[in-house]
Amino acid sequence: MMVSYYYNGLVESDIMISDRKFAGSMYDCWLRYEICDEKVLDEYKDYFKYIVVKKDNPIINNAVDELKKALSKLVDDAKVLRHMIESDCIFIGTLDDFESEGLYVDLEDELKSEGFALKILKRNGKNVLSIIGGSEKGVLYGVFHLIRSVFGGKNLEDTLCIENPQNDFRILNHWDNMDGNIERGYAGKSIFFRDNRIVQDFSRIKDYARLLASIAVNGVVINNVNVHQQETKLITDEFLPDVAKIADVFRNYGIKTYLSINFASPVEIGGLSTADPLDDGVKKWWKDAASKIYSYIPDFGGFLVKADSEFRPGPFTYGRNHADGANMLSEALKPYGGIVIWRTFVYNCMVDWRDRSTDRAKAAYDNFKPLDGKFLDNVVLQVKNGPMDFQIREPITPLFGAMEKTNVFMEFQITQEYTGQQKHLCYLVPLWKEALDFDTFAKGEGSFVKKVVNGSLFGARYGGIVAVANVGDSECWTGHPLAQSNLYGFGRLAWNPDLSSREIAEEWVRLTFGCDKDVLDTVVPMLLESREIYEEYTSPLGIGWMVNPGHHYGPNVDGYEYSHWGTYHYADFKGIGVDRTVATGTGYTAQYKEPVAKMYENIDTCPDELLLFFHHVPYSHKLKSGKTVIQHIYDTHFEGVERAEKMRDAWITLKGKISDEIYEAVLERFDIQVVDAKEWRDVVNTYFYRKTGIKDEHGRKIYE
Ligand code: GCV
Repeated sequence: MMVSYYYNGLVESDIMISDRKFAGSMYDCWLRYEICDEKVLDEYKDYFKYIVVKKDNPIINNAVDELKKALSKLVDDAKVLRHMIESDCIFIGTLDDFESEGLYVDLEDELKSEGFALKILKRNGKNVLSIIGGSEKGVLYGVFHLIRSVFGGKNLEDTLCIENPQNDFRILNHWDNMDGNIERGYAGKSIFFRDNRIVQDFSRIKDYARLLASIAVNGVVINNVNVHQQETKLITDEFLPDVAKIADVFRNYGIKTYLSINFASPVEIGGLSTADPLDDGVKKWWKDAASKIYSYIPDFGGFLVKADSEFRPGPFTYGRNHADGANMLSEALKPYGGIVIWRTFVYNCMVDWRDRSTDRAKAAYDNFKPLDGKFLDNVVLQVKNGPMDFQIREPITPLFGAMEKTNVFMEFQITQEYTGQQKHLCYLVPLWKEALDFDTFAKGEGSFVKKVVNGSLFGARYGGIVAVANVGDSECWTGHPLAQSNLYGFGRLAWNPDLSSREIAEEWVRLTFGCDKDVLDTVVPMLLESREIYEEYTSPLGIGWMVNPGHHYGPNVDGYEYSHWGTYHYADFKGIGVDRTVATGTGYTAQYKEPVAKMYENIDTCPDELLLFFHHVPYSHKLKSGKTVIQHIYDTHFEGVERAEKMRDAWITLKGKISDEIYEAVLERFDIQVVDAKEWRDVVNTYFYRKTGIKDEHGRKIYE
């Protein structure tokens, strides 16, 4: 039985399960600094007595503090020295520091500014474990790399490296409101805002900055893209002094601060009668606003904009287009080096469900493709991975293959709006990797999305990966302790999309829980399977939704079927799915480049897992697996529950190997997951049994 409060139409903050205190044990996340494999330590120990550093600036000093903190768990008294010593040591600095010590490192051409190298260099017969940064930020990331390696049990040889970020921008979006609530937040209240003010105790923000720096995140948008009345004022003298304090904390960890802005600000807080982007008064208003912001925050990152989307104001009101809107803002930020991040999540959310010609999936492409090449070069389009909205399975949006003359960022969702709301385990790295590894064929085979978003495929000026954060003031940051893996995974993947889901999962488990073989052998497979399990017991074959309207938790097959949001499955007694073909449907498949378009258009080559996204089929349609669609629905829903139960059982075997509090907190969530998976199974199976009258081949219990 599912707990009834899911059905009372409450907002998501009301359906949060109570957050227990974790006695700090998961507060440090992957930075807890417990040595995992004592053996590897022998190789490092001789270096750990001295940390030599010459530069004295906030980012480097934070790097040194972090290293000292980590090493204090391993050696008695690691000393920090400001001059070189005739002994084995760690030397951390930028290229010029090494040069001034006569340590030759030929890395100028290889190291990007945020990159780093770890090398053993010789100096007067002594060994110097050298952390060489392309900049101060590179030094910070290099230090965290060393820490990650040592505590993750990696030997020295494998730790030595040269690494550069594959994406220059690695940004988290917070959907935090100033009243302290977080839109689609499942981990408590905002760490930035409370009671319509900015918090005055910055200690938690500092801890957050440290966590983010350790995974090389270099930008944070602190407020929700839905900018309401109070948040509109964040760019005014009333709040900028406090925003500047947050920016100061982040800056010292190499992170830039950004704000979501309200496109109608000139009207709502500026006293103008219009927000028309081509109006001279409006242009001046934004230039003045930018000048004010930069007077408080000289390295302000820029604006994130949700415009003409889900009732947010935008240029359409004035008969202008997205390029007009974005370019006007970009001109205001340009003198200071800021960027405008303009979201492509634009669609008609007031469609009539009877109208079969409007296809929400087509909207982003239809809106933005005609504008390719029209945006100024400090505008970036932020594109959600799928054409709908962060479903457990949907295709990659065709926009990635289409914007050849425009900067684009990828937008992922870490917060689990449609993927179990941090009550269910759903490790999202495999989903994100699928998106990044998708071949758009935009410039022939090998035109992967990861090359589009890092800017290399089309030679864009800026590239990056962004995600909606999953943190709040929950003691473990993410509500579900295991959901920390998604935050960690985002940072690691944004740095290097070629890391595998398994590598990232293993790193996270080792750093978080240690190297106990049973823990690794249990938690890593659990993470890797969890997305598939969630998909099995929820909506089938790429069709999406089937959730309760509003809060989006729990099954409701027809929840969005007759609404205005444009998200339908069209199930009747004969079949299900959306025909998006050119031949007989909405024509969405034509937005892809060949041969992708043809692959989706043709029912025989369309991958099973996306079948219902692209085609309307009878329930008797045979999948490539040999099963009919209806039997697939039954089988996956029974199997999903069984696999969820197995995950819970596997977790129970770890009792005593994980701290009691974490063990219990996770178990509590697995219990909820199993109950709710059964609810999904029974609602979905019964729904389709009632529609079709077709019995399960295996005679399992389906309610009538
Ligand atoms: C911040 C979906 C979510 C909204 C979110 C929106 C967006 O519609 O349900 O909560 O708004 O996406 O990404 O802008």
